[in-house]
Amino acid sequence: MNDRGAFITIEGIEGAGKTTCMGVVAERIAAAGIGLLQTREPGGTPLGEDLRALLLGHRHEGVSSDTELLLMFAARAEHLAARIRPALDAGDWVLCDRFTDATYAYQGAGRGIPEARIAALEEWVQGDLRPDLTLLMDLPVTLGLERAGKRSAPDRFEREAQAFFERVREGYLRIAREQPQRVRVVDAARPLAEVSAEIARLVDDFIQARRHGTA
Ligand code: Z5A
Repeated sequence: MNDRGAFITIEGIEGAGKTTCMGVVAERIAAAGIGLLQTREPGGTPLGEDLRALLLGHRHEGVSSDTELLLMFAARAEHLAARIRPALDAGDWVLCDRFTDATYAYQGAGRGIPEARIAALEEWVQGDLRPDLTLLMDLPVTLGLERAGKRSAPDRFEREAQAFFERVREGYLRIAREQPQRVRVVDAARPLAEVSAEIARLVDDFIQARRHGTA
């Protein structure tokens, strides 16, 4: 197995079931006897969680897209320095609920920020660190919003119009088409038992590939 731990991310539009499926991924990794840091973005550190509250709350409506982008990367820089890199360097695996693909999807495809601007920040903040495996939970926007709506009051993003989430979904699918080795698309519209079984299989396959030095 590689010395550095593996970096796994889960992505998708609202209500795709990311949080629900984090547990399945964590369970497979634990069953393989691998140490794991479970975390999320924006957030994951005290400063990051404060930034998350500012970004998702309703205190600052009408925040400019560039401000939103820079705050996402500010939270990410702290997260990488304080938690993600130390865990990976110690050989633990990291499982993160959303990461930079979300920035390309929401701030890029959703808000219309040019991809090159996001890529410049990605390079600056992450250097050459990228996730080793990304599970993209994909489902129709109407179904995702319906599921998310049943759960809690809408945050600042969840108040966006359906067209915004259609762009976000397409942004994610484009990343998956461009990087099929890293990004595995999971049909999240199916019953939870089926989705969980596929995720368990994908993670088990990844663990095996990592052990054999092929991932
Ligand atoms: N954001 C950004 O813009 N740029 C960035 O760079 C980053 C983030 C990193 C916070 O993310 C926001 O930050 C997010 C994008 C933005 N926008 N919003 N909102 P978040 O991950 O915390 O927020 P979220 O997308 O709303 O995640 P969530 O609330 O945790 O949803 P989820 O994890 O995808 O879904 P869930 O909570 O697991 O499931 C939702 C409900 O559906 C729940 O009742 C489940 O029991 C049910 N469920 C799940 N799967 C199924 C299946 N298969 N069948 C039936 N029911 C199901």
